[in-house]
Amino acid sequence: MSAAVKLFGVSLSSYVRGVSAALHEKGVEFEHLQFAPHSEEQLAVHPYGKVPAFSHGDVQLYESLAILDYIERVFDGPALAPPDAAGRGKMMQWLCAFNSYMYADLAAVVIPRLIHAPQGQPVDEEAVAVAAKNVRRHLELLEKALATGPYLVGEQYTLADLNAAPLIQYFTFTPEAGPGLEGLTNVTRWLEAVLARPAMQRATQPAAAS
Ligand SMILES: N[C@@H](CCC(=O)N[C@@H](CS)C(=O)NCC(=O)O)C(=O)O
Repeated sequence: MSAAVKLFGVSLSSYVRGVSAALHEKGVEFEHLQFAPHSEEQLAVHPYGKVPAFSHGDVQLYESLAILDYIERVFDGPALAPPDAAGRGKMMQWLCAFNSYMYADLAAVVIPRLIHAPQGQPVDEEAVAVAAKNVRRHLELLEKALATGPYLVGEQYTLADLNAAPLIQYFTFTPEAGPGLEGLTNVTRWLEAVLARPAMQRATQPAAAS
Protein backbone atom coordinates (compact mmCIF):
# COMPACT_ATOMS: atom_id res chain seq x y z
CA MET A 1 0.00 0.00 0.00
CA SER A 2 1.31 3.46 -0.82
CA ALA A 3 2.10 5.91 1.98
CA ALA A 4 -0.65 8.25 3.15
CA VAL A 5 -0.69 11.73 1.68
CA LYS A 6 -1.93 14.61 3.82
CA LEU A 7 -2.45 18.27 2.98
CA PHE A 8 -2.71 20.67 5.91
CA GLY A 9 -4.38 24.07 5.58
CA VAL A 10 -7.71 25.68 4.76
CA SER A 11 -8.95 25.41 1.16
CA LEU A 12 -9.61 29.13 1.16
CA SER A 13 -5.86 29.73 0.90
CA SER A 14 -4.68 30.27 -2.66
CA TYR A 15 -1.46 28.35 -2.01
CA VAL A 16 -3.39 25.43 -0.55
CA ARG A 17 -5.59 25.45 -3.65
CA GLY A 18 -2.51 25.26 -5.87
CA VAL A 19 -1.12 22.23 -4.04
CA SER A 20 -4.54 20.59 -3.94
CA ALA A 21 -4.90 21.15 -7.71
CA ALA A 22 -1.49 19.56 -8.34
CA LEU A 23 -2.50 16.48 -6.33
CA HIS A 24 -5.79 16.22 -8.21
CA GLU A 25 -3.99 16.61 -11.57
CA LYS A 26 -1.82 13.63 -10.61
CA GLY A 27 -4.81 11.62 -9.38
CA VAL A 28 -3.36 11.32 -5.88
CA GLU A 29 -5.75 10.38 -3.09
CA PHE A 30 -5.11 12.56 -0.04
CA GLU A 31 -6.53 13.57 3.28
CA HIS A 32 -7.13 17.30 3.49
CA LEU A 33 -7.00 18.68 7.03
CA GLN A 34 -8.59 22.11 7.09
CA PHE A 35 -6.31 23.72 9.66
CA ALA A 36 -6.37 27.51 10.02
CA PRO A 37 -3.10 29.47 9.76
CA HIS A 38 -1.39 29.80 13.15
CA SER A 39 -3.72 27.30 14.78
CA GLU A 40 -2.10 24.90 17.22
CA GLU A 41 -2.61 22.08 14.69
CA GLN A 42 -0.95 24.03 11.85
CA LEU A 43 1.95 25.11 14.05
CA ALA A 44 2.58 21.42 14.71
CA VAL A 45 3.27 20.86 10.98
CA HIS A 46 4.63 24.29 9.94
CA PRO A 47 7.04 26.20 12.19
CA TYR A 48 5.75 29.54 10.88
CA GLY A 49 2.10 28.52 11.13
CA LYS A 50 1.42 29.27 7.46
CA VAL A 51 -0.58 27.14 5.08
CA PRO A 52 -0.01 24.79 3.30
CA ALA A 53 1.98 21.99 4.87
CA PHE A 54 2.14 18.47 3.51
CA SER A 55 3.16 14.95 4.41
CA HIS A 56 3.67 11.72 2.50
CA GLY A 57 4.48 8.89 4.86
CA ASP A 58 7.57 10.03 6.76
CA VAL A 59 8.23 12.97 4.44
CA GLN A 60 7.02 16.25 5.94
CA LEU A 61 7.23 19.50 4.01
CA TYR A 62 6.18 23.11 4.15
CA GLU A 63 6.51 25.91 1.53
CA SER A 64 4.33 25.40 -1.49
CA LEU A 65 7.25 25.51 -3.95
CA ALA A 66 8.95 22.61 -2.16
CA ILE A 67 5.67 20.71 -1.91
CA LEU A 68 4.82 21.20 -5.60
CA ASP A 69 8.28 20.10 -6.69
CA TYR A 70 7.99 16.98 -4.53
CA ILE A 71 4.56 16.14 -5.95
CA GLU A 72 5.86 16.51 -9.49
CA ARG A 73 8.87 14.26 -8.85
CA VAL A 74 7.22 11.55 -6.78
CA PHE A 75 3.76 10.91 -8.20
CA ASP A 76 2.72 9.46 -11.53
CA GLY A 77 0.20 11.16 -13.73
CA PRO A 78 0.49 13.98 -16.23
CA ALA A 79 3.76 15.90 -16.18
CA LEU A 80 3.39 19.33 -14.59
CA ALA A 81 6.94 20.47 -15.39
CA PRO A 82 8.83 20.70 -18.69
CA PRO A 83 11.35 17.92 -19.34
CA ASP A 84 14.10 20.27 -20.53
CA ALA A 85 16.33 22.52 -18.42
CA ALA A 86 15.28 25.72 -20.19
CA GLY A 87 11.58 24.99 -19.78
CA ARG A 88 12.05 23.95 -16.16
CA GLY A 89 14.05 27.12 -15.52
CA LYS A 90 11.23 29.23 -16.95
CA MET A 91 8.70 27.42 -14.80
CA MET A 92 10.81 28.01 -11.67
CA GLN A 93 11.23 31.65 -12.68
CA TRP A 94 7.45 32.15 -12.75
CA LEU A 95 6.93 30.23 -9.51
CA CYS A 96 9.55 32.37 -7.75
CA ALA A 97 8.41 35.64 -9.35
CA PHE A 98 4.86 34.98 -8.26
CA ASN A 99 5.84 33.99 -4.72
CA SER A 100 8.46 36.73 -4.26
CA TYR A 101 6.89 39.72 -6.01
CA MET A 102 3.28 39.21 -7.09
CA TYR A 103 1.76 37.45 -4.09
CA ALA A 104 2.28 40.36 -1.65
CA ASP A 105 0.63 42.96 -3.91
CA LEU A 106 -2.28 40.70 -4.84
CA ALA A 107 -2.83 39.81 -1.18
CA ALA A 108 -2.69 43.51 -0.24
CA VAL A 109 -5.80 44.02 -2.39
CA VAL A 110 -7.56 40.70 -1.84
CA ILE A 111 -7.29 40.46 1.96
CA PRO A 112 -8.68 43.92 2.81
CA ARG A 113 -11.42 43.71 0.16
CA LEU A 114 -12.58 40.11 0.62
CA ILE A 115 -11.75 39.39 4.24
CA HIS A 116 -11.35 42.60 6.27
CA ALA A 117 -14.13 44.75 4.74
CA PRO A 118 -16.85 42.07 5.06
CA GLN A 119 -15.87 41.68 8.72
CA GLY A 120 -16.35 45.42 9.24
CA GLN A 121 -12.64 46.10 9.66
CA PRO A 122 -11.29 49.40 8.28
CA VAL A 123 -9.57 49.33 4.88
CA ASP A 124 -6.51 51.47 4.19
CA GLU A 125 -7.62 52.73 0.77
CA GLU A 126 -4.29 54.35 0.00
CA ALA A 127 -2.41 51.09 0.61
CA VAL A 128 -4.92 49.17 -1.53
CA ALA A 129 -4.52 51.70 -4.36
CA VAL A 130 -0.72 51.38 -4.29
CA ALA A 131 -0.94 47.58 -4.29
CA ALA A 132 -3.49 47.62 -7.13
CA LYS A 133 -1.10 49.71 -9.24
CA ASN A 134 1.63 47.14 -8.64
CA VAL A 135 -0.79 44.31 -9.45
CA ARG A 136 -1.50 45.93 -12.81
CA ARG A 137 2.26 45.86 -13.58
CA HIS A 138 2.50 42.19 -12.57
CA LEU A 139 -0.47 41.30 -14.74
CA GLU A 140 1.02 43.19 -17.70
CA LEU A 141 4.13 41.03 -17.32
CA LEU A 142 1.97 37.90 -17.40
CA GLU A 143 0.09 39.30 -20.41
CA LYS A 144 3.36 39.51 -22.35
CA ALA A 145 4.42 35.99 -21.37
CA LEU A 146 1.03 34.61 -22.34
CA ALA A 147 1.22 36.17 -25.83
CA THR A 148 3.48 33.32 -26.97
CA GLY A 149 1.43 30.37 -25.73
CA PRO A 150 -1.60 29.31 -23.76
CA TYR A 151 0.35 28.84 -20.52
CA LEU A 152 3.19 30.63 -18.72
CA VAL A 153 5.79 28.23 -20.10
CA GLY A 154 4.25 27.93 -23.54
CA GLU A 155 2.22 24.92 -24.65
CA GLN A 156 2.53 22.92 -21.43
CA TYR A 157 0.36 23.43 -18.35
CA THR A 158 2.75 23.53 -15.39
CA LEU A 159 3.08 24.13 -11.67
CA ALA A 160 3.64 27.82 -12.48
CA ASP A 161 0.08 28.15 -13.80
CA LEU A 162 -1.64 26.37 -10.94
CA ASN A 163 0.42 28.28 -8.36
CA ALA A 164 -0.52 31.70 -9.72
CA ALA A 165 -4.14 31.37 -10.83
CA PRO A 166 -5.96 30.93 -7.49
CA LEU A 167 -4.93 34.29 -6.00
CA ILE A 168 -5.43 36.08 -9.33
CA GLN A 169 -8.94 34.62 -9.35
CA TYR A 170 -9.56 36.15 -5.91
CA PHE A 171 -8.32 39.46 -7.31
CA THR A 172 -11.05 39.26 -9.97
CA PHE A 173 -13.63 39.36 -7.14
CA THR A 174 -12.40 42.83 -6.04
CA PRO A 175 -13.42 46.22 -7.48
CA GLU A 176 -9.76 46.73 -8.48
CA ALA A 177 -10.09 43.93 -11.07
CA GLY A 178 -11.92 46.19 -13.57
CA PRO A 179 -8.97 48.51 -14.23
CA GLY A 180 -6.48 45.82 -13.19
CA LEU A 181 -7.42 43.44 -15.97
CA GLU A 182 -8.68 45.90 -18.57
CA GLY A 183 -7.40 44.95 -22.02
CA LEU A 184 -5.38 42.00 -20.71
CA THR A 185 -7.03 39.44 -22.94
CA ASN A 186 -4.26 36.85 -22.65
CA VAL A 187 -4.40 36.83 -18.86
CA THR A 188 -8.20 36.61 -18.93
CA ARG A 189 -8.16 33.71 -21.39
CA TRP A 190 -5.40 31.92 -19.39
CA LEU A 191 -7.24 32.38 -16.09
CA GLU A 192 -10.45 30.95 -17.53
CA ALA A 193 -8.59 27.94 -18.93
CA VAL A 194 -6.74 27.21 -15.68
CA LEU A 195 -9.82 27.62 -13.49
CA ALA A 196 -11.88 25.38 -15.78
CA ARG A 197 -9.57 22.40 -15.29
CA PRO A 198 -11.35 19.66 -13.34
CA ALA A 199 -8.42 19.39 -10.89
CA MET A 200 -8.59 23.11 -10.15
CA GLN A 201 -12.37 22.97 -9.77
CA ARG A 202 -12.01 20.18 -7.22
CA ALA A 203 -9.46 22.27 -5.33
CA THR A 204 -11.51 25.44 -5.42
CA GLN A 205 -13.95 26.94 -2.97
CA PRO A 206 -14.24 30.50 -4.32
CA ALA A 207 -17.61 31.06 -2.66
CA ALA A 208 -15.85 31.09 0.69
CA ALA A 209 -13.76 34.07 -0.39
CA SER A 210 -16.48 36.27 -1.81
N1 LIG B 1 5.84 31.02 1.20
C1 LIG B 1 4.70 30.30 1.71
C2 LIG B 1 3.57 31.29 1.87
C3 LIG B 1 2.38 30.67 2.50
C4 LIG B 1 1.34 31.74 2.86
O1 LIG B 1 1.65 32.94 2.96
N2 LIG B 1 0.13 31.28 3.07
C5 LIG B 1 -0.91 32.18 3.50
C6 LIG B 1 -2.27 31.76 2.96
S1 LIG B 1 -2.34 31.85 1.19
C7 LIG B 1 -0.97 32.17 5.01
O2 LIG B 1 -0.68 31.17 5.64
N3 LIG B 1 -1.37 33.32 5.57
C8 LIG B 1 -1.51 33.48 6.97
C9 LIG B 1 -0.47 34.41 7.52
O3 LIG B 1 0.38 34.87 6.78
O4 LIG B 1 -0.52 34.69 8.69
C10 LIG B 1 4.32 29.16 0.75
O5 LIG B 1 4.59 29.29 -0.44
O6 LIG B 1 3.81 28.13 1.21
